[in-house]
Amino acid sequence: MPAPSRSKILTQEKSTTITDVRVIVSSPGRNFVTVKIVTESGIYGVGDATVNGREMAVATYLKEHVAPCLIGRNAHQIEDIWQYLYKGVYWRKGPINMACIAAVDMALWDIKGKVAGLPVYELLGGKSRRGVTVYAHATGDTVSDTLDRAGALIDQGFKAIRLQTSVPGLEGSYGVLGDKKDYFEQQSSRPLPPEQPWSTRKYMNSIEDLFREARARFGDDIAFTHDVHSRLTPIEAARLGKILEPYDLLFLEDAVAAENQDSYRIIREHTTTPLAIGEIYNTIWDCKEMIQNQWIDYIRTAATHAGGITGLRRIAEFAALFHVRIAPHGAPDLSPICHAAQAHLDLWAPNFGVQEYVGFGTEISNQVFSYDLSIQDGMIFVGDTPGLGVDFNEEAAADHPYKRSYLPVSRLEDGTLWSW
Ligand code: KDG
Ligand code: MG
Repeated sequence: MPAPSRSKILTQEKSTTITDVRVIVSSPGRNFVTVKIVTESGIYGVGDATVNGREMAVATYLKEHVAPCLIGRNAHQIEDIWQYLYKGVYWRKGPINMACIAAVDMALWDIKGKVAGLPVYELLGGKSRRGVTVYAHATGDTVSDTLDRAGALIDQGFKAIRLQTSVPGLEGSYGVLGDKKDYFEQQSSRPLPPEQPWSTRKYMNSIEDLFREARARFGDDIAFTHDVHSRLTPIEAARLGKILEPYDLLFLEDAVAAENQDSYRIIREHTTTPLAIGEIYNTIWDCKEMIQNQWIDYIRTAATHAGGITGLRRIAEFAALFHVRIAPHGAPDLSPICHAAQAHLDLWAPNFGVQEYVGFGTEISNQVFSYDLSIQDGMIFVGDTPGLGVDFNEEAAADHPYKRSYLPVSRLEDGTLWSW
């Protein structure tokens, strides 16, 4: 009788047939949707499906429409399951669908790594660098508050920093957290979306001061970014890019909402300030023209929102052809599982640029999530735990039930609804 193949032995020893798919919505400080896929051998993987403000839609989609289709499948068939959930639903793309695919995808990579006894970055092709360079956030109510926070980050070893300051005359304008611990959502005090004012004129008249003073105080060695959060029109963004050229930004983020990708051509024609976009994109199709026309420099899609490790890897490989680098979204509305998935991918991606970093978790979320990641000298270091090196404690999560919560909305001073 011929000897059984190695894969047969592996399958028998560690059956990767999916037996259970659990979906847990918890709020350890803020809401997260977590997927846990369990295989016959008992090996399980975890994934993040958090879509800020729409958590229950994702959870229902997963429980009702995805989980039943996964039972009995082989967890090793990551690509086939990805295609099955993408092409097989008929309704392609979309934030809810893609976040569900993403969570399943992360969990399957986690399982594959655990079965192989290797961290996921090894399965992707191995390390291309020592660690993952990050940019941290400095925000404040005044330029000097923001720069004091930036100074503290520089003292801790960060070499790239996003700078945001309140716009004078616009209380609570975007990007300014102060000492709020719950990021932008104000869960307990205001469960419905808070409203904030916006004036492009006031913003344009004040923003240059921040970067002029930052360069004067910190010199030329620190990289600075700035997030416009889609508040401008293309020609306004072009003007902002020109205003900021002397301060040599690493990139200007989300200058314009770009459902119409051609908007970035207009900005590009006027300024050499590098451009980044992508945190709300779900697939390569949302940024294909911007990438292939080289209208942007960094693509910021997140593993959770753009189809998981598999989705992000596809975007990274395509972007590499056009000198576009990846700079994945790293806000706290992504769970530590997403941060880990991205850190593994960043470590491998030949065209990695920089990773956004606002901490892996908080004191409360650390009661629920554990991860094999550390930060030192402005870099993330990924441990060699097999899989993603993350875990999710379901019992601890049960102590933190879901709380409805939304991001703010933005209105012009005359009341017109604007991009937040
Ligand atoms: O939920 C919205 C946040 O993820 C977003 O406001 C953060 O723009 C953001 C960023 O760049 O981190
Ligand atoms: Mg952003």
